[in-house]
Amino acid sequence: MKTRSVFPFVLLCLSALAFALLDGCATRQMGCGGSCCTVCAVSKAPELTPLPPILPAPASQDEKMAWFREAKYGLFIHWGLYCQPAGEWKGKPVAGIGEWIMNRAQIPVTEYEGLAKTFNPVQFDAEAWVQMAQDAGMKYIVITSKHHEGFAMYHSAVSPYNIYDATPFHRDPIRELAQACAKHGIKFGFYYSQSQDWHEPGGMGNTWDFGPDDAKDKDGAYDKYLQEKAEPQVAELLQNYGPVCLMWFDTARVMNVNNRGQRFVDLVHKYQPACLIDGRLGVKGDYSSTGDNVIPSEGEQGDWEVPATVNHTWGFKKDDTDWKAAGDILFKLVDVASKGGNYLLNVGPTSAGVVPAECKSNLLTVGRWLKVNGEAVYGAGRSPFGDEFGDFSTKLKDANGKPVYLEFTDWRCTTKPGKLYFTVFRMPRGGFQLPDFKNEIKKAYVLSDPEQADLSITTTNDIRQIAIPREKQNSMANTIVVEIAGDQVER
Ligand code: H79
Repeated sequence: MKTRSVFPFVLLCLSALAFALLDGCATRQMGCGGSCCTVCAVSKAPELTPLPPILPAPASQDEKMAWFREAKYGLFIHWGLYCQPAGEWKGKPVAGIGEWIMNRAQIPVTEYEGLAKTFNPVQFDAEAWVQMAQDAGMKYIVITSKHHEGFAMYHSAVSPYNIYDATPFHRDPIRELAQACAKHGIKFGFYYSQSQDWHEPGGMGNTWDFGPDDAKDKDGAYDKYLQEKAEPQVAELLQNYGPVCLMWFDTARVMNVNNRGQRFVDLVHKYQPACLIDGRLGVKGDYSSTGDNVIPSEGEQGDWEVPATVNHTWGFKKDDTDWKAAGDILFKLVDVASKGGNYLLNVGPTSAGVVPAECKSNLLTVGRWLKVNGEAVYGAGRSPFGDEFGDFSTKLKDANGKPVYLEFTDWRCTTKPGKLYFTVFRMPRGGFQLPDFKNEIKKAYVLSDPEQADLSITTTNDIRQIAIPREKQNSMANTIVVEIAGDQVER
């Protein structure tokens, strides 16, 4: 009895061992796609193939912005050494955003550097990340090439404090992601913390090891850091990873002195004239960035983008599982698009190299909606209305005695020439009441209806109302396409 029950197990072990040895690994894990082994910590990089050529200089600013205006939705990835402590230092939780742990816990450089020695994200799979972004309906990816902690997440020749040289992982994930993005037709860009660098004596922000920032600015240390680390690293990123769609700078500190900001602009223009610059370099970029997680209450002119989190941190924190629900993400995306902006939504992968499952699942739910209804988002223009965004309270006052702005979340409108897309998040039982406009309506249908069957419109006291049959309604949101006479709404 005993031998009979043990025998299959022994056989399984022996065959697994033989299989694993052939693969150069003693305990190959199932389900890792052959690129990793979580037990013996051996990882295999995909074969590297040449990257596409860098894009030519656009003929105009409109041409330069075209992909960004079409894309609307991007994936931000915050990945660095901070995902290892994941919000906890020496057994104690550290409050605040996870990638700020070095600063919040005032960890000395010499101690923090130790994290590199154990950083080995063996489950990292560039293909899986890019596939996730694509399935989520995102059109571009921006990853932290170096955050304020100062650690380069790519193979840098400028500083050995990088993932290839300083960790047992000994791979360049950015190079692998560049390849996967090219394969999937996803645009690829870099976050680079140009001012803050807590690893360098001349970088801004590390006052616990290197003293006050003012002194670094005045005694030349800041310029030395900018010229000897930040600028050469940005040049590396622009030269070694194929077409870069966007350089995402952040937390500018005194960038208007000594041409500091302009030198970054010059580098981008020199190496990649088609590459956009975000709104946080400290000198003018190609579009404006709102505050972190700040969605304007009304439509804004020009090109702009909202960087946002899916929970309450950018870098992975093990105790933050308060994920935005799929419906909330979808509302925010359509809200931002209807106001004329882009939504850059962040994930913080773990130190094993994986995106937390629940967060991924929520993104994919939104992706399934976009697969059917994406026409209302990608390349769509602003709402011609505005009353749907919200209203000032007649009762509630803020600390300054001003009326509080209350957001409405019932519906949003996006546009294309001759078409209005009403995405309705809360469908009134009697049907959706169209806002007032003069144009003749040629046709109205549900975007997800393959037959585009005509919806009936009833008019009572000059108010037009559209009812969607219940069987055609989706639980998250329904988009009604209204085709109008003329390109633009007349009110
Ligand atoms: O990369 C993400 C953030 O790390 C970065 N921008 C996004 C895209 C960012 N850098 N600085 N800030 C955001 C503002 C930071 C504010 C705070 Fe704090 C950090 C609040 C709590 C921790 C600094 C330290 C201010 C208070 C304590």
